[in-house]
Amino acid sequence: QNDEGRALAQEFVQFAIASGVLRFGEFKTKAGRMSPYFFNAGLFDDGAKLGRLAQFYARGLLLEEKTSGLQFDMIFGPAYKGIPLVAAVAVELARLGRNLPFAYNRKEAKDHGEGGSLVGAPVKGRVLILDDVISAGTATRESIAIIRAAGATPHAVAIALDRQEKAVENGQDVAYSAVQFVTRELGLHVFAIARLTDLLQYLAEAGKAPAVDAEPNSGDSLQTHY
Ligand code: OMP
Repeated sequence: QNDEGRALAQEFVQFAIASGVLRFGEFKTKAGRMSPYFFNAGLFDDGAKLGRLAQFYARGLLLEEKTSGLQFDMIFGPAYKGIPLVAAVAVELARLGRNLPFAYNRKEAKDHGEGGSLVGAPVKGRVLILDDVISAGTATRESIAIIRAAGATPHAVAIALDRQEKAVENGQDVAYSAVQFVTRELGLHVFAIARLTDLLQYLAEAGKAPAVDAEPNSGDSLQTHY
């Protein structure tokens, strides 16, 4: 993350808090962990918020392409939350001069009409998975499996928030983070608009008591960047 990326992350955290998408309290994550905060991307629920969210993804992706060697030929949004997301980001990328094909999946198999579980452009080339959050990495692995089953190669993942938590394998917490697993073991490039470290920095600079303790679920040192 360079200065521009860090500034984008700070702006994004501020936007997510102001939109009520990032909340503080007591939450249970999908992996069954207790968390003092939760990011609910479903609450980017009007045209202006979705448009602004798409701008963060698109700006971040183009920056990552320029500075970190991210490569992608198309974008894929996993059902359900990834569907409006991938459409909005495709529109914004095109507006910024990068018109790319996009696709998404349906969760229910269809036995008539267009058939298959994928909708949109043919899934091929360097596919970028566009999702909301990585916690333990389960959702990302499901998306990777969907793309592989379609005969394509998942190449990268873009998310709004990397919670920097430990990966879960076969129901067990493991020593490395979910993002480490996706990058090192699966070989995908992961881009996050913001990470837990950015949220902590935002709270520290806003003079808020550190409401978030990164330690319990943290799979990587908070100084580690990917
Ligand atoms: P993993 O599959 O464990 O990586 O968790 C990612 C998913 O958890 C997201 O796609 C959401 O469904 C959900 N989630 C959030 O949306 N926001 C959070 O802050 C935390 C979670 C979560 O349950 O871990």
